[in-house]
Amino acid sequence: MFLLSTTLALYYLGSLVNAQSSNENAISIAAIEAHFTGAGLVPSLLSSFDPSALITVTFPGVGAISPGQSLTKDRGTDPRNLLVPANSSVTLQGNYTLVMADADVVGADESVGQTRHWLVNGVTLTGSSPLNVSTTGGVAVTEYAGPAPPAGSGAHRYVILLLPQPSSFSPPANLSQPNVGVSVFHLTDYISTSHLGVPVAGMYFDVEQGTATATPSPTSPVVSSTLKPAASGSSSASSSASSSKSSSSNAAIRSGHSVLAIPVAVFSLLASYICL
Ligand SMILES: *[C@@H]1O[C@H](CO)[C@@H](O)[C@H](O)[C@H]1NC(C)=O
Ligand SMILES: *[C@@H]1O[C@H](CO)[C@@H](O)[C@H](O)[C@H]1NC(C)=O
Ligand SMILES: *[C@@H]1O[C@H](CO)[C@@H](O)[C@H](O)[C@H]1NC(C)=O
Ligand SMILES: CC(=O)N[C@H]1CO[C@H](CO)[C@@H](O)[C@@H]1O
Repeated sequence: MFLLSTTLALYYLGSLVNAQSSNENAISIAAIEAHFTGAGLVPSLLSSFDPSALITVTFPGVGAISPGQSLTKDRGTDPRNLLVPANSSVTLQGNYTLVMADADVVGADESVGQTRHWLVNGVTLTGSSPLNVSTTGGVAVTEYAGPAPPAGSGAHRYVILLLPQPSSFSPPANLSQPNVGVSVFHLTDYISTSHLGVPVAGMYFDVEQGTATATPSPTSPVVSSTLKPAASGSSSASSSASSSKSSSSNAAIRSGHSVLAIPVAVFSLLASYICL
């Protein structure tokens, strides 16, 4: 029943009216994009990841996790108060699907599928600034199941995504009813065949048990290649109503981004190696 109290919070890219907040969120958006790429989730799991919001995932006894944070297996249970707020510059209405999948270790062959640890359709956003993403009233196809990677298999990446669920949503028959147990599915096939939208927000964390016996795959040289597309993505998400404001804001986003996102991405890479 804890799932009923599970909530999600998203921080949305602010409008240019609130330039400071907007820049901070734009930098954070760019940072999470850099993390997804630095951890190899893009492009091996998702061909691209261009979120419009931030999601905070909170575990009891841990607090709100940072992207790629290493958790022990016992800490990866009962996520709640996954946060949110929103800003009205991004429309947040209707139904969403919440999913958590085990993307395995860096370099894993994602074409074989991912273990599905959580899948709730009909998630709604309630309250305001922050918004709670509530699973109450949704269809818990797969109830949350904490991570349990095989001992010695390395640091598995558990990815949580929030995706818009349009009225044309049509899940496969065997993933449309509650109480489907944990099993392997193909995340991106599920997203496309169900007609879900692109993720509006995402987070991931690592769990490893025992000592890895395999040599980790190197992560790609993502740092420089990630920053420019992320910055332009951030600026395009901003209002184009004011070109002069937009220019100065974009400059601030770029400079702030290069200051923050590079160490963040480097840290992510180092963390990956340390964990593996
Ligand atoms: C959300 O899902 C509920 C229940 O399935 C449905 O009645 C409602 O029309 C959906 N809302 C939108 C905006 O699609
Ligand atoms: C979100 O949900 C949490 C826990 O259910 C609750 O404490 C909090 O007041 C809610 N916030 C909003 C803005 O509804
Ligand atoms: C659902 O059916 C597809 C084939 O249509 C199959 O590949 C998949 O394993 C099934 N998933 C579950 C959870 O039974
Ligand atoms: C829902 C919400 O918080 N909307 C805010 C988005 O940002 C603008 C500009 O700061 C505010 O005026 C809105 O209230």
